[in-house]
Amino acid sequence: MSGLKLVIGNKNYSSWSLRPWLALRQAGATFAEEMIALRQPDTRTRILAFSAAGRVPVLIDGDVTVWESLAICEYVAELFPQAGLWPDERQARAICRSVATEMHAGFAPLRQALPMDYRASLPLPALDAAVADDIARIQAVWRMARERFGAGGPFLFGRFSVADAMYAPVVTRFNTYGVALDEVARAYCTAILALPAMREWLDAARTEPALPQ
Ligand SMILES: N[C@@H](CCC(=O)N[C@@H](CS)C(=O)NCC(=O)O)C(=O)O
Repeated sequence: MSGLKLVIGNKNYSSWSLRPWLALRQAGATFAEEMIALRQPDTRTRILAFSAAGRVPVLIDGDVTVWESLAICEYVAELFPQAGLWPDERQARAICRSVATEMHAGFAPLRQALPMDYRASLPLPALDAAVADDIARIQAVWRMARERFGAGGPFLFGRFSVADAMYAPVVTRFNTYGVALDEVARAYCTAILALPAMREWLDAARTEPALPQ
């Protein structure tokens, strides 16, 4: 498939950009990238040239523009059905979609308290109850998926799925801030961080200039 372009933010900071980028890489897609530096005077204007929603990521496929990370992952799953980015079995697929959507729609306290800074190792700030609840809920979701559907591989639903793409930046946050995790979560994080695509993203993140907070 040629002609795909993914517009993303800085690899060190843009957690939403990582999700569809990883889905594309895991699907074996060939695609161009355009990086728009966040928190710059021209950031908004540059993003608006691609999407009136004013947010990255944005996927351009000819005359089709897809925005919102989860919608892009859905589109990638349809473009590359052989990649199996959703589980084959209907019940597993429904739960995988619930898990992916819960991430897309939720966990704002966690995202706010522990912003993505992939290349850094940072002290864990004092966490309020809402953040602690998010961390507990994420681990419960991961345990449920691994126990019920994870037999075929190291990912939430066995083989790599959109759910893994959606949680990959959570894995990097837990890693950056040294969040204490249960055994299942630790093993899952190890599997995600070992993906060649995750290492590729991290290597690129390491070369980017730091952004002002
Ligand atoms: N719900 C959106 C969230 C996208 C989002 O918030 N992206 C941030 C970067 S990670 C952004 O574009 N910010 C615009 C700006 O900083 O001007 C999605 O899932 O794609």
